[in-house]
Amino acid sequence: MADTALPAVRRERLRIAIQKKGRLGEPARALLSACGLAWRETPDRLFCHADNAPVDLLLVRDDDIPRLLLEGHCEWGIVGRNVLGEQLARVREQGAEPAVREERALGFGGCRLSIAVPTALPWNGVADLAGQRIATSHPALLRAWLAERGIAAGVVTLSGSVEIAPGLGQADAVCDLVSSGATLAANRLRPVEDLLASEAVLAVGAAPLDPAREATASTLRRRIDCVLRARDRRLLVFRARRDALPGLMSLLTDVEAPTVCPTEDGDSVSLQALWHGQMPWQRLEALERAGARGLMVLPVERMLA
Ligand code: PRT
Ligand code: ZN
Repeated sequence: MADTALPAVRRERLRIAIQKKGRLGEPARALLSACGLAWRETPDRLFCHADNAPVDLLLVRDDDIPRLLLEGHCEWGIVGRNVLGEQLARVREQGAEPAVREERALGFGGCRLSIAVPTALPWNGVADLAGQRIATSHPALLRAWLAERGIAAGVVTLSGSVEIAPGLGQADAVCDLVSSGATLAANRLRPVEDLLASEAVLAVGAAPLDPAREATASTLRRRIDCVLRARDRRLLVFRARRDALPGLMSLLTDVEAPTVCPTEDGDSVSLQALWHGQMPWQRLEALERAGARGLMVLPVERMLA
């Protein structure tokens, strides 16, 4: 995308590139919206302004995000670690040190970049890759990984449908993204080595921001942390008679921040605690048997430190 394709922007607005469509587009929008940003999108526009903050969104293909950051067209990007890592590895191959870095992992879009070989063939270790042709859409990451291990293998760069390359005789193995493993299995391949554990990350340019944009960035950074901290947490709330408290507390040794508050009648207490992950039914039933009443498990939306 040429410089001129981007509309003129007021420099003090923080520009964040996200994937327009695809796997990371919706979760990235959900994260920014949970951080309080509101904006309207029109299908044909790559650029939109937040209505309630000095932030502009660039809606682009994920592969464009690292370059937009490197060229200074935006200050933040939400992109897979694999895509960022690949583009940064390409810059390093040119002998330069990229001025972009991963600032935070964002907890969605998880997958692995793995080497996979035909299921029918034996696998004795990475030395088996010597002299083989490996198809991938992450050639720079693969070349760096092979070089670190001193393995001379051919790298066949493909832009998509990597998993069918061995079946077509284009390659002997693949280096591709895997999440459930179903695609590899359907193509009679099995993962044997992981190059990278990937997820969506917040990527940022290395250049310091001007004070106005730094203020926006630091507010958003803090809000992202509050949203991520709350993610997957549940608030457990119930009341109980005071004499049931020791038994109940013995069932709550692994919860976060249990708090006991007296109620007005003096005989009862109300309790609340944080739980990480799904609350097992067995635990709720055990609490109920031990005297917990009015048990509620509530989602947590935001957690300030
Ligand atoms: O149009 P645009 O260029 O923006 O999007 P895209 O088509 O290049 O990317 P997209 O939307 O498919 O993926 C965006 C990002 O999601 C990737 O860069 C990864 O960071 C992340 N992600 C998470 C995945 C997967 N999981 C994933 N499973 N990206 C791709 N896959 C593919 C994989 O390539 C393989 O074909 O899904 C297949 C494997 O899935 P399983 O479940 O069968 O193992
Ligand atoms: Zn892409």
